[in-house]
Amino acid sequence: MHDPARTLVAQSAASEFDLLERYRAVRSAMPALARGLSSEDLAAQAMPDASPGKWHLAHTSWFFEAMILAAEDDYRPVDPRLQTLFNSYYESLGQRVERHERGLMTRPCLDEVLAYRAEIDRRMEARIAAGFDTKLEHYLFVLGMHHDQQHQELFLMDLLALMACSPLDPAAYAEEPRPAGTRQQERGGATRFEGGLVEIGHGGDDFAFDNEGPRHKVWLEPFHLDHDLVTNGQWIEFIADGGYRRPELWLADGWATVKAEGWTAPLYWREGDNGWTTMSLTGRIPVNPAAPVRHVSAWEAEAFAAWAGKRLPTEAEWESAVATAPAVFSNLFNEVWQHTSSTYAPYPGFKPTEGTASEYNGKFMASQRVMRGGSFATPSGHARRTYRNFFHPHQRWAFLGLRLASDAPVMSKPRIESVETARFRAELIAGLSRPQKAVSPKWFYDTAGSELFEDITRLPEYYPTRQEAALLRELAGDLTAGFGDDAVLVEFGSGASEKTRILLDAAPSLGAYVPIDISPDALNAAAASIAEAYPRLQVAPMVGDFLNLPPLPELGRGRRIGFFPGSTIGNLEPDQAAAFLANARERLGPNALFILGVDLVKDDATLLAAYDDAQGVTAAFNKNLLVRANRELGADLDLGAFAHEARWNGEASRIEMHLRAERDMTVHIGSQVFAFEAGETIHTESSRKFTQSSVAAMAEAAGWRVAEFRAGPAPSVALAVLA
Ligand code: SAH
Ligand code: AVI
Repeated sequence: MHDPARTLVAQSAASEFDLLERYRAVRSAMPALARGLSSEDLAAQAMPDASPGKWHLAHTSWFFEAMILAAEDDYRPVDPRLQTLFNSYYESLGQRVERHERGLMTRPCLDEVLAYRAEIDRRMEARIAAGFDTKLEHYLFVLGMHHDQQHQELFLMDLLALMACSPLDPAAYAEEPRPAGTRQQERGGATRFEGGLVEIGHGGDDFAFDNEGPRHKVWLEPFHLDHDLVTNGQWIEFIADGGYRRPELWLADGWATVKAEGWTAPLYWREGDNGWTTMSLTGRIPVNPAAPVRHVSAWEAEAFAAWAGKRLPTEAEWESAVATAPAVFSNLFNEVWQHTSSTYAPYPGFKPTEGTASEYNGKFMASQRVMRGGSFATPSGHARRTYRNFFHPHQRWAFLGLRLASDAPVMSKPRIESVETARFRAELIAGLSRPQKAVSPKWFYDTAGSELFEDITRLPEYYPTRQEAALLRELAGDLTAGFGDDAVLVEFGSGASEKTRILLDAAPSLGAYVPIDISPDALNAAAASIAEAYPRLQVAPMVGDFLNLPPLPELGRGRRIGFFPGSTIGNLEPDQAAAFLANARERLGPNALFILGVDLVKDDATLLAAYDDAQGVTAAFNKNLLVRANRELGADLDLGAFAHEARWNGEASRIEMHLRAERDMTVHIGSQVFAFEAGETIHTESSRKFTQSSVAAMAEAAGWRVAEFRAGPAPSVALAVLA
């Protein structure tokens, strides 16, 4: 039954196939389908939606006459009466016989219709020989052939509906009119598509119906589309599970239709002693569980999808998936048209074909559903990826089936994690795993933490910055006297580099400044502002942990001077401080100097006030550690459940900052869980307070000699020059 010549129309390049050959191939297909059928078979109409075969034979000829031949000047119709009889739905072409009455046209009889068809073909062949002058004429000609092919499928749908009306279950044909063995093996599974902004619709010069364009952009969320069509076997399970009796599976209009029509199975299905049978073009046959289900409406497809825990794809999902990975799917175009959840509507910018053919598609763009793909009855090469078939959601006499889709979970985008964040996570997890939970204070200093520290330096209670700056101003001349020419100032934990200016102002012959800090934003801003204020100075900032110093840049010819103000050395554990000083001595090289700022031991009250200010800035600085862990590590630390605490630890001669849990709780960092009891603390910082002798001991253990030690007025801080 299948005529390989039916593929010819797919080739739209006129140069490849003679237009005449293409026309003849297309036009021979429907008479071939009619051959062997009786004139009664071809005259009867199964239902209002269907048409008699004779009508299809005539209407497809009428289309060429009305759209192409009639445009000629002085055209004389083959028979003016036929124009009304075989007009389908074109209002602009005058009166017509209503569709539901097409089966009443016993005249003209079949022979006359075939004679009409032959005359149209004769005239069309002459018309083809004369050539088509305009693009529109050529388009309408090709449209006529595609229209004929559409009716070839309708012919079979309508014939099957007619055969199914008979209690005799007659076979229209001895063999199903489809290419043998074209059903593809099931693949199983589904493919995930990322969606996003995709393009769908027809673009380009090859033939498409007007409803397929324009090509346009559509946003799709990630989705899965099944590789295979839903099978009869699956449908039988749906029926057995009460699919047609459970309103919760159905859309309201669908359920109303189930009740009104008494649906219990797909169209044509019948349950007998030997199981389900269905009607086919070869008569009544057993339902093959492995074959794709046919003759289900959009309402049924929706209910099945709900039952399966999935959904129908949108037409954009279907098209985009098929454009992206056609090879993963079975039976896209050769079994059944596939329901989509899309209602049939114009694409953005849709323009109907000019003239009479404007009624072809556009006026049906309401209340219908879109189906994609193609069926076994679709002439091969007729359908394409952008093709939009459409039916009302209750209709099921077409060769309709389904392929399911589902939402795909949005996968979290890969996030770049800096080495620094990974270290923070590892250290925090290790620190929270200790009996006394603790974490290094260096993790305070993200952008916000560095800013909070600057706020601290302006607090009335926080004396160290003011006192040290005053001492530096007083000693600047002495301190810089020995720098010599082209010296390099290397500052550790430089922060805002504010105090540095005091030294820079006193040492105009300084060659370079190397600020080192763990806080990139603070460092960047400080380095830029120093470079602007001291244009003759080479500024070479280094971001990183000063406990892990790399070799310093080769700058300046003079000596290197280390600068470590602010008593930041007090934030290091004693062994860390010793290791740092030793390492710095090595990095700075021979003949180096080291200016070290330290806070001195004093009364508890002054110390405690400096670390627990009335405005709560220090508390915010301390809690910033939690804020940072939540933001950078996705931890779930409850800021309200922790309190800031400052303690004086006389034995270790240090102020300690803690974050105290106010209640029992568990917190998570990724997959790690940490339990807190009420009152338990995280030790977040130690700020060691020194004496002249403790500074000397620390420096000497690291191979330095204290060349100078100058303490300022109370509340006292001191500057030591190490050599
Ligand atoms: N020197 C400035 C800032 C002191 S605040 C002053 O005296 O006012 C401490 C500074 O040291 C912050 O800028 C912080 O980011 C930095 N810091 C703390 N631990 C660090 C480490 N291990 N490596 C590098 N920088 C560190
Ligand atoms: C940077 N460092 C010396 C400060 C200190 O005093 O220990 C940090 C600080 N912590 C609370 N207030 C200020």
